[in-house]
Amino acid sequence: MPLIDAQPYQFALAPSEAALLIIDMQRDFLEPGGFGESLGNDVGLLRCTIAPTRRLLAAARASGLTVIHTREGHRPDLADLAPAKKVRGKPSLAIGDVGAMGRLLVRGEPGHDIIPELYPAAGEPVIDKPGKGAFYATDLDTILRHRGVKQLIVCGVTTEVCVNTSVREANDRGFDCLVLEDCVGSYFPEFQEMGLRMIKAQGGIFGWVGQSDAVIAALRAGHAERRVA
Ligand code: C5J
Repeated sequence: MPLIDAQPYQFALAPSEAALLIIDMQRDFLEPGGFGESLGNDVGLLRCTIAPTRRLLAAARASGLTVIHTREGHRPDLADLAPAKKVRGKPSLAIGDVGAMGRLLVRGEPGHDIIPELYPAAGEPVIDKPGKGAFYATDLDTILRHRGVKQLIVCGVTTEVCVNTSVREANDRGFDCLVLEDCVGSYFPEFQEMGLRMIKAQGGIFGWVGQSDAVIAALRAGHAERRVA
């Protein structure tokens, strides 16, 4: 079992029981004119996560790892949008309003989709979630259990919101989570740091924090071994 350098201690990766979970790498959060920008954020701050996540995604696909994507968003009729969520943050445009990439955070709109650089391949489950957590009101838990997944390698945005919420939910459900520092991003540098520290503090109270290169190397080594065998 490859040991991945991580904090607070090494993560024993079991590729046959692991999945790559890529959270909300949507145009609405990463591109100008979307929901993230409507809240006053500089969406350029998230883009450093794309290149390492893309390399990891390629390695995961090549090694046969389960890959799952999530998207935050709502039904076109907004029936699943809590009134409190709609007004929260006093955005210049609210969820459901028309922006430069269609209606903000609404399923089926261009802005709701995943960025082209990380677009899901055929057969990779895409979880549409109305909340910040990837397990709330979704079938993610069912899909993971049907595939025998026990470990999650976590990427995505934003570190302190949907990544943190999803990792906490996963941890409570018994999944071991390795969050990759270079593959998660925040609009706020201080929240990036604290969001990761919260996960790995107290002996890894919610999980582990590592880097994508270590996981890529382990996946490539396992793949090469299988090809030789
Ligand atoms: C936010 C997310 N920040 N995906 N969503 O509203 O983190």
